[in-house]
Amino acid sequence: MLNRRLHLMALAAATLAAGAAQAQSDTVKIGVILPMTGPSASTGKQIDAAIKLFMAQSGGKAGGKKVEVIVKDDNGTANLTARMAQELIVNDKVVAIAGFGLTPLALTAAPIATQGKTPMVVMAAATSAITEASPYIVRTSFTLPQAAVSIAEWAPKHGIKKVATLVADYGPGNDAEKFFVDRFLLNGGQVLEKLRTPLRGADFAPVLQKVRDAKPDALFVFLPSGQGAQFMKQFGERGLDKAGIKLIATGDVTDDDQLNDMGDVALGVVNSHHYSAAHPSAMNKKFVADFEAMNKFRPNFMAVGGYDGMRLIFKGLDATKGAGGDALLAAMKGQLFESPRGQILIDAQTRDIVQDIYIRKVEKKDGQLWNIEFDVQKAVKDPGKTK
Ligand code: VNL
Repeated sequence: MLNRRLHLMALAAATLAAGAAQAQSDTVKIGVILPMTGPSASTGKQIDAAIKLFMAQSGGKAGGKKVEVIVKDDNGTANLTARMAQELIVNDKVVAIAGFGLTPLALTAAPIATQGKTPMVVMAAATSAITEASPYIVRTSFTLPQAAVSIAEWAPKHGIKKVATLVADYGPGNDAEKFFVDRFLLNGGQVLEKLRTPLRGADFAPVLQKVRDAKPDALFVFLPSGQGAQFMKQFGERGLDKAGIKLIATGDVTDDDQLNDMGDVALGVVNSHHYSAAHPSAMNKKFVADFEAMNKFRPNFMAVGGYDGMRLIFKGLDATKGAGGDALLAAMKGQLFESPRGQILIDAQTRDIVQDIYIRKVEKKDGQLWNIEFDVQKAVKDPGKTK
Protein backbone atom coordinates (compact mmCIF):
# COMPACT_ATOMS: atom_id res chain seq x y z
CA MET A 1 0.00 0.00 0.00
CA LEU A 2 2.72 2.45 1.07
CA ASN A 3 4.80 1.30 -1.83
CA ARG A 4 1.95 2.00 -4.18
CA ARG A 5 1.46 5.48 -2.64
CA LEU A 6 5.13 6.35 -3.12
CA HIS A 7 4.89 5.07 -6.62
CA LEU A 8 1.90 7.29 -7.37
CA MET A 9 3.61 10.32 -5.79
CA ALA A 10 6.59 9.76 -8.05
CA LEU A 11 4.17 9.57 -10.92
CA ALA A 12 2.55 12.87 -9.96
CA ALA A 13 5.98 14.58 -9.82
CA ALA A 14 6.99 13.10 -13.15
CA THR A 15 3.76 14.41 -14.62
CA LEU A 16 4.64 18.02 -13.72
CA ALA A 17 7.95 17.61 -15.53
CA ALA A 18 6.16 15.99 -18.44
CA GLY A 19 3.82 18.99 -18.74
CA ALA A 20 6.81 21.31 -19.12
CA ALA A 21 8.39 18.99 -21.70
CA GLN A 22 5.17 18.83 -23.71
CA ALA A 23 4.87 22.59 -23.88
CA GLN A 24 8.30 23.01 -25.49
CA SER A 25 8.31 20.20 -28.01
CA ASP A 26 7.15 20.31 -31.66
CA THR A 27 5.85 16.77 -31.34
CA VAL A 28 3.12 15.44 -29.08
CA LYS A 29 2.70 11.75 -28.37
CA ILE A 30 -0.43 9.70 -27.86
CA GLY A 31 -0.04 6.34 -26.11
CA VAL A 32 -2.37 3.60 -27.29
CA ILE A 33 -2.73 0.34 -25.34
CA LEU A 34 -4.51 -2.49 -27.16
CA PRO A 35 -4.82 -6.27 -27.08
CA MET A 36 -2.93 -6.93 -30.34
CA THR A 37 -2.42 -10.58 -29.32
CA GLY A 38 -4.45 -12.98 -27.17
CA PRO A 39 -8.18 -13.77 -27.20
CA SER A 40 -9.24 -10.16 -27.95
CA ALA A 41 -6.69 -9.57 -30.73
CA SER A 42 -9.41 -8.73 -33.26
CA THR A 43 -10.30 -5.67 -31.16
CA GLY A 44 -6.68 -4.51 -31.22
CA LYS A 45 -6.42 -5.15 -34.95
CA GLN A 46 -9.57 -3.13 -35.70
CA ILE A 47 -8.66 -0.14 -33.54
CA ASP A 48 -5.05 -0.07 -34.70
CA ALA A 49 -6.19 -0.11 -38.34
CA ALA A 50 -8.64 2.75 -37.70
CA ILE A 51 -5.93 4.84 -35.99
CA LYS A 52 -3.63 4.35 -38.98
CA LEU A 53 -6.42 5.46 -41.32
CA PHE A 54 -7.11 8.52 -39.18
CA MET A 55 -3.42 9.43 -39.10
CA ALA A 56 -3.15 9.11 -42.89
CA GLN A 57 -6.27 11.22 -43.47
CA SER A 58 -5.38 13.94 -40.95
CA GLY A 59 -1.74 14.23 -42.01
CA GLY A 60 -0.77 13.46 -38.41
CA LYS A 61 -0.89 17.09 -37.24
CA ALA A 62 -2.93 18.71 -34.47
CA GLY A 63 -2.67 22.00 -32.59
CA GLY A 64 0.22 23.02 -34.85
CA LYS A 65 2.27 20.00 -33.75
CA LYS A 66 3.26 16.71 -35.23
CA VAL A 67 1.43 13.84 -33.56
CA GLU A 68 3.20 10.57 -32.88
CA VAL A 69 1.21 7.49 -31.90
CA ILE A 70 2.86 4.82 -29.75
CA VAL A 71 0.99 1.50 -29.80
CA LYS A 72 1.59 -1.05 -27.03
CA ASP A 73 0.25 -4.60 -26.96
CA ASP A 74 -1.09 -5.62 -23.52
CA ASN A 75 -2.23 -9.06 -24.70
CA GLY A 76 -5.50 -8.45 -22.84
CA THR A 77 -3.62 -8.79 -19.53
CA ALA A 78 -4.46 -6.18 -16.88
CA ASN A 79 -1.06 -5.98 -15.17
CA LEU A 80 0.57 -5.26 -18.53
CA THR A 81 -2.01 -2.54 -19.25
CA ALA A 82 -1.18 -0.87 -15.94
CA ARG A 83 2.58 -1.04 -16.48
CA MET A 84 2.27 0.30 -20.02
CA ALA A 85 0.01 3.18 -18.94
CA GLN A 86 2.60 4.13 -16.33
CA GLU A 87 5.50 3.97 -18.80
CA LEU A 88 3.67 5.95 -21.46
CA ILE A 89 2.87 8.74 -19.01
CA VAL A 90 6.20 8.87 -17.15
CA ASN A 91 8.78 7.93 -19.80
CA ASP A 92 7.15 8.83 -23.09
CA LYS A 93 5.32 11.87 -21.65
CA VAL A 94 2.23 11.28 -23.78
CA VAL A 95 -0.57 13.88 -23.82
CA ALA A 96 -3.20 11.14 -23.61
CA ILE A 97 -3.51 7.39 -23.20
CA ALA A 98 -6.11 5.60 -25.32
CA GLY A 99 -7.39 2.19 -26.41
CA PHE A 100 -8.48 -0.28 -23.65
CA GLY A 101 -9.98 -3.36 -25.26
CA LEU A 102 -11.76 -4.84 -22.24
CA THR A 103 -13.37 -3.50 -19.08
CA PRO A 104 -10.83 -4.94 -16.59
CA LEU A 105 -8.01 -3.36 -18.61
CA ALA A 106 -9.66 0.07 -18.57
CA LEU A 107 -10.33 -0.18 -14.83
CA THR A 108 -6.71 -1.01 -14.03
CA ALA A 109 -5.44 2.04 -15.96
CA ALA A 110 -7.98 4.49 -14.48
CA PRO A 111 -6.11 5.38 -11.22
CA ILE A 112 -2.89 5.84 -13.22
CA ALA A 113 -4.61 8.38 -15.49
CA THR A 114 -5.91 10.18 -12.39
CA GLN A 115 -2.53 10.36 -10.67
CA GLY A 116 -0.78 11.31 -13.90
CA LYS A 117 -3.46 13.95 -14.69
CA THR A 118 -3.53 12.48 -18.17
CA PRO A 119 -6.69 12.18 -20.27
CA MET A 120 -7.66 8.57 -20.96
CA VAL A 121 -9.78 7.86 -24.02
CA VAL A 122 -11.67 4.55 -23.78
CA MET A 123 -12.17 3.40 -27.36
CA ALA A 124 -13.55 -0.12 -26.74
CA ALA A 125 -14.51 -1.13 -23.19
CA ALA A 126 -18.21 -0.65 -22.50
CA THR A 127 -19.22 -1.28 -18.89
CA SER A 128 -21.26 1.71 -17.76
CA ALA A 129 -19.26 2.43 -14.58
CA ILE A 130 -15.87 2.82 -16.31
CA THR A 131 -16.22 6.59 -16.74
CA GLU A 132 -16.73 6.91 -12.98
CA ALA A 133 -13.38 5.23 -12.26
CA SER A 134 -11.42 8.41 -13.10
CA PRO A 135 -12.33 12.06 -13.83
CA TYR A 136 -9.76 11.87 -16.68
CA ILE A 137 -11.71 9.23 -18.64
CA VAL A 138 -13.71 10.07 -21.75
CA ARG A 139 -15.36 7.34 -23.82
CA THR A 140 -15.88 6.98 -27.58
CA SER A 141 -17.18 3.39 -27.65
CA PHE A 142 -20.63 2.79 -26.13
CA THR A 143 -22.22 1.33 -23.02
CA LEU A 144 -24.02 -1.99 -22.73
CA PRO A 145 -27.05 -0.33 -21.09
CA GLN A 146 -27.38 1.87 -24.23
CA ALA A 147 -27.57 -1.21 -26.45
CA ALA A 148 -29.53 -3.54 -24.15
CA VAL A 149 -32.39 -1.16 -23.30
CA SER A 150 -33.13 -0.51 -26.98
CA ILE A 151 -33.59 -4.19 -27.87
CA ALA A 152 -35.63 -4.75 -24.68
CA GLU A 153 -37.99 -2.04 -25.96
CA TRP A 154 -38.21 -3.56 -29.44
CA ALA A 155 -38.70 -7.25 -28.56
CA PRO A 156 -42.03 -7.24 -26.66
CA LYS A 157 -43.62 -5.12 -29.40
CA HIS A 158 -42.71 -7.83 -31.92
CA GLY A 159 -44.21 -10.97 -30.46
CA ILE A 160 -41.41 -11.85 -28.03
CA LYS A 161 -42.98 -12.39 -24.61
CA LYS A 162 -40.74 -15.03 -22.99
CA VAL A 163 -36.95 -14.92 -23.13
CA ALA A 164 -33.83 -16.54 -21.79
CA THR A 165 -30.71 -14.38 -21.46
CA LEU A 166 -27.08 -15.37 -21.97
CA VAL A 167 -24.15 -13.05 -21.19
CA ALA A 168 -20.41 -13.23 -20.64
CA ASP A 169 -19.83 -13.28 -16.89
CA TYR A 170 -18.08 -9.95 -16.22
CA GLY A 171 -18.76 -6.19 -16.18
CA PRO A 172 -20.42 -5.59 -19.57
CA GLY A 173 -22.34 -8.88 -19.29
CA ASN A 174 -23.71 -7.82 -15.89
CA ASP A 175 -24.82 -4.52 -17.41
CA ALA A 176 -26.37 -6.17 -20.48
CA GLU A 177 -28.32 -8.68 -18.38
CA LYS A 178 -29.53 -6.18 -15.80
CA PHE A 179 -30.61 -3.48 -18.23
CA PHE A 180 -32.19 -5.91 -20.69
CA VAL A 181 -34.09 -7.84 -18.00
CA ASP A 182 -35.32 -4.78 -16.07
CA ARG A 183 -36.71 -3.13 -19.18
CA PHE A 184 -38.15 -6.34 -20.61
CA LEU A 185 -40.01 -7.07 -17.34
CA LEU A 186 -41.24 -3.48 -17.21
CA ASN A 187 -42.67 -4.01 -20.69
CA GLY A 188 -44.65 -7.06 -19.50
CA GLY A 189 -42.23 -9.77 -20.65
CA GLN A 190 -41.19 -12.90 -18.80
CA VAL A 191 -37.61 -14.08 -18.19
CA LEU A 192 -37.31 -17.89 -17.96
CA GLU A 193 -33.54 -18.30 -17.51
CA LYS A 194 -30.57 -16.01 -16.85
CA LEU A 195 -27.43 -17.78 -18.05
CA ARG A 196 -23.74 -16.84 -17.95
CA THR A 197 -20.61 -18.07 -19.69
CA PRO A 198 -17.03 -17.44 -18.54
CA LEU A 199 -15.27 -14.59 -20.35
CA ARG A 200 -12.57 -16.91 -21.66
CA GLY A 201 -14.62 -20.05 -22.29
CA ALA A 202 -16.07 -20.51 -25.75
CA ASP A 203 -18.09 -23.74 -25.35
CA PHE A 204 -21.72 -22.69 -25.40
CA ALA A 205 -23.20 -26.21 -25.73
CA PRO A 206 -24.28 -26.65 -22.06
CA VAL A 207 -26.08 -23.30 -21.84
CA LEU A 208 -27.67 -23.75 -25.26
CA GLN A 209 -29.14 -27.08 -24.09
CA LYS A 210 -30.71 -25.26 -21.12
CA VAL A 211 -32.19 -22.71 -23.47
CA ARG A 212 -33.67 -25.46 -25.68
CA ASP A 213 -35.29 -27.06 -22.68
CA ALA A 214 -36.75 -23.78 -21.43
CA LYS A 215 -38.39 -23.10 -24.84
CA PRO A 216 -38.45 -19.28 -24.77
CA ASP A 217 -39.72 -17.21 -27.71
CA ALA A 218 -36.21 -15.77 -27.97
CA LEU A 219 -32.73 -15.87 -26.50
CA PHE A 220 -31.07 -12.52 -25.75
CA VAL A 221 -27.26 -12.61 -25.96
CA PHE A 222 -24.29 -10.38 -25.15
CA LEU A 223 -20.79 -11.71 -25.78
CA PRO A 224 -17.68 -9.56 -26.30
CA SER A 225 -16.43 -8.92 -29.81
CA GLY A 226 -14.60 -11.96 -31.17
CA GLN A 227 -16.94 -14.67 -29.78
CA GLY A 228 -19.96 -14.16 -32.04
CA ALA A 229 -18.98 -16.56 -34.85
CA GLN A 230 -18.31 -19.48 -32.49
CA PHE A 231 -21.56 -18.83 -30.66
CA MET A 232 -23.59 -18.60 -33.86
CA LYS A 233 -22.14 -21.87 -35.14
CA GLN A 234 -23.16 -23.72 -31.98
CA PHE A 235 -26.60 -22.07 -31.95
CA GLY A 236 -27.15 -23.57 -35.41
CA GLU A 237 -25.59 -26.95 -34.60
CA ARG A 238 -27.77 -27.36 -31.52
CA GLY A 239 -30.83 -26.71 -33.68
CA LEU A 240 -32.18 -23.78 -31.68
CA ASP A 241 -33.17 -21.89 -34.81
CA LYS A 242 -35.05 -24.94 -36.10
CA ALA A 243 -36.75 -25.30 -32.69
CA GLY A 244 -38.27 -21.88 -33.35
CA ILE A 245 -36.19 -19.98 -30.77
CA LYS A 246 -35.34 -16.56 -32.12
CA LEU A 247 -32.02 -14.92 -31.43
CA ILE A 248 -31.85 -11.29 -30.32
CA ALA A 249 -28.60 -9.66 -29.24
CA THR A 250 -26.45 -6.62 -28.83
CA GLY A 251 -24.46 -5.93 -32.00
CA ASP A 252 -21.30 -7.31 -30.37
CA VAL A 253 -22.57 -10.77 -31.38
CA THR A 254 -23.29 -9.94 -35.05
CA ASP A 255 -19.99 -8.06 -35.17
CA ASP A 256 -18.93 -6.80 -38.62
CA ASP A 257 -15.45 -8.26 -38.01
CA GLN A 258 -16.88 -11.81 -38.27
CA LEU A 259 -20.42 -11.42 -39.59
CA ASN A 260 -19.68 -12.23 -43.20
CA ASP A 261 -18.31 -15.66 -42.24
CA MET A 262 -21.22 -16.65 -39.97
CA GLY A 263 -23.37 -18.19 -42.69
CA ASP A 264 -27.13 -18.35 -43.04
CA VAL A 265 -27.76 -19.11 -39.34
CA ALA A 266 -27.15 -15.39 -38.72
CA LEU A 267 -29.79 -14.29 -41.22
CA GLY A 268 -32.71 -12.49 -39.61
CA VAL A 269 -31.04 -11.95 -36.23
CA VAL A 270 -32.35 -8.68 -34.82
CA ASN A 271 -29.87 -6.76 -32.69
CA SER A 272 -29.16 -3.29 -31.33
CA HIS A 273 -25.99 -1.25 -31.54
CA HIS A 274 -24.41 2.10 -32.31
CA TYR A 275 -22.52 1.17 -35.48
CA SER A 276 -23.05 -0.90 -38.61
CA ALA A 277 -20.63 -0.93 -41.55
CA ALA A 278 -23.84 -0.71 -43.61
CA HIS A 279 -24.89 2.63 -42.04
CA PRO A 280 -26.12 4.52 -45.09
CA SER A 281 -24.53 7.97 -44.56
CA ALA A 282 -22.10 9.53 -47.05
CA MET A 283 -19.47 9.83 -44.33
CA ASN A 284 -19.73 6.14 -43.47
CA LYS A 285 -19.58 5.02 -47.08
CA LYS A 286 -16.33 6.90 -47.47
CA PHE A 287 -15.01 5.61 -44.13
CA VAL A 288 -15.72 1.97 -45.05
CA ALA A 289 -14.26 2.35 -48.55
CA ASP A 290 -11.07 4.03 -47.30
CA PHE A 291 -10.71 1.56 -44.43
CA GLU A 292 -11.11 -1.48 -46.69
CA ALA A 293 -8.74 -0.06 -49.29
CA MET A 294 -6.08 0.37 -46.63
CA ASN A 295 -6.62 -2.77 -44.52
CA LYS A 296 -8.42 -5.34 -46.71
CA PHE A 297 -11.07 -6.08 -44.08
CA ARG A 298 -14.38 -4.53 -43.00
CA PRO A 299 -14.37 -2.06 -40.08
CA ASN A 300 -16.49 -2.95 -37.04
CA PHE A 301 -17.74 -0.95 -34.06
CA MET A 302 -14.31 -1.16 -32.41
CA ALA A 303 -12.72 0.55 -35.43
CA VAL A 304 -15.22 3.40 -35.19
CA GLY A 305 -14.53 3.82 -31.46
CA GLY A 306 -10.83 4.16 -32.31
CA TYR A 307 -11.36 6.48 -35.26
CA ASP A 308 -13.63 8.82 -33.28
CA GLY A 309 -11.31 8.68 -30.28
CA MET A 310 -8.50 10.00 -32.48
CA ARG A 311 -10.74 12.75 -33.83
CA LEU A 312 -11.67 13.70 -30.27
CA ILE A 313 -8.02 13.96 -29.20
CA PHE A 314 -7.03 15.87 -32.35
CA LYS A 315 -9.85 18.39 -31.98
CA GLY A 316 -8.87 18.75 -28.33
CA LEU A 317 -5.22 19.37 -29.23
CA ASP A 318 -6.29 21.94 -31.83
CA ALA A 319 -8.08 23.83 -29.06
CA THR A 320 -5.16 23.63 -26.58
CA LYS A 321 -2.46 24.23 -29.22
CA GLY A 322 -0.97 20.90 -28.35
CA ALA A 323 -1.13 21.04 -24.54
CA GLY A 324 -2.24 17.92 -22.66
CA GLY A 325 -3.42 17.42 -19.07
CA ASP A 326 -6.41 19.28 -17.67
CA ALA A 327 -6.58 21.65 -20.65
CA LEU A 328 -6.91 18.76 -23.08
CA LEU A 329 -9.49 17.06 -20.88
CA ALA A 330 -11.57 20.25 -20.76
CA ALA A 331 -11.31 20.62 -24.54
CA MET A 332 -12.67 17.12 -25.08
CA LYS A 333 -15.74 17.57 -22.85
CA GLY A 334 -18.85 18.62 -24.74
CA GLN A 335 -17.47 17.90 -28.20
CA LEU A 336 -20.11 17.21 -30.81
CA PHE A 337 -19.33 15.92 -34.27
CA GLU A 338 -20.46 13.64 -37.06
CA SER A 339 -18.98 10.16 -36.89
CA PRO A 340 -19.34 7.32 -39.41
CA ARG A 341 -22.01 6.01 -36.98
CA GLY A 342 -24.03 9.27 -36.92
CA GLN A 343 -23.81 12.32 -34.68
CA ILE A 344 -22.02 11.87 -31.36
CA LEU A 345 -21.61 14.05 -28.27
CA ILE A 346 -19.24 13.73 -25.33
CA ASP A 347 -21.48 14.62 -22.40
CA ALA A 348 -19.57 17.32 -20.49
CA GLN A 349 -20.91 16.11 -17.13
CA THR A 350 -20.42 12.35 -17.42
CA ARG A 351 -17.64 12.35 -20.09
CA ASP A 352 -19.54 9.48 -21.67
CA ILE A 353 -20.80 9.25 -25.23
CA VAL A 354 -24.33 10.22 -26.31
CA GLN A 355 -25.30 8.58 -29.60
CA ASP A 356 -28.02 7.04 -31.74
CA ILE A 357 -28.78 3.36 -31.13
CA TYR A 358 -30.06 1.42 -34.12
CA ILE A 359 -32.17 -1.71 -34.36
CA ARG A 360 -30.75 -3.83 -37.17
CA LYS A 361 -31.49 -7.12 -38.89
CA VAL A 362 -28.86 -9.35 -40.47
CA GLU A 363 -29.56 -9.55 -44.20
CA LYS A 364 -27.76 -10.75 -47.28
CA LYS A 365 -27.00 -8.12 -49.93
CA ASP A 366 -24.93 -8.90 -53.03
CA GLY A 367 -23.85 -12.17 -51.43
CA GLN A 368 -22.56 -10.53 -48.20
CA LEU A 369 -24.04 -10.37 -44.70
CA TRP A 370 -24.73 -6.96 -43.17
CA ASN A 371 -26.49 -5.47 -40.15
CA ILE A 372 -29.22 -3.47 -41.91
CA GLU A 373 -30.58 -0.65 -39.74
CA PHE A 374 -34.38 -0.35 -39.70
CA ASP A 375 -35.19 1.65 -36.57
CA VAL A 376 -33.34 4.20 -34.43
CA GLN A 377 -33.46 5.81 -31.02
CA LYS A 378 -31.82 9.22 -31.27
CA ALA A 379 -29.25 10.71 -28.88
CA VAL A 380 -29.27 7.96 -26.25
CA LYS A 381 -27.45 8.81 -23.01
CA ASP A 382 -26.03 5.96 -20.97
CA PRO A 383 -29.03 4.61 -18.99
CA GLY A 384 -26.54 3.22 -16.48
CA LYS A 385 -25.55 6.63 -15.07
CA THR A 386 -27.13 7.41 -11.75
CA LYS A 387 -26.44 11.13 -11.87
C1 VNL B 1 -16.24 -5.13 -23.78
C2 VNL B 1 -17.55 -4.76 -24.13
C3 VNL B 1 -15.45 -5.81 -24.71
C4 VNL B 1 -18.05 -5.10 -25.38
C5 VNL B 1 -15.97 -6.14 -25.96
O1 VNL B 1 -15.27 -6.81 -26.91
C6 VNL B 1 -17.28 -5.80 -26.27
C7 VNL B 1 -15.71 -4.81 -22.44
C8 VNL B 1 -13.92 -7.13 -26.72
O2 VNL B 1 -16.12 -3.79 -21.86
O3 VNL B 1 -14.86 -5.61 -21.96
O4 VNL B 1 -17.76 -6.15 -27.49
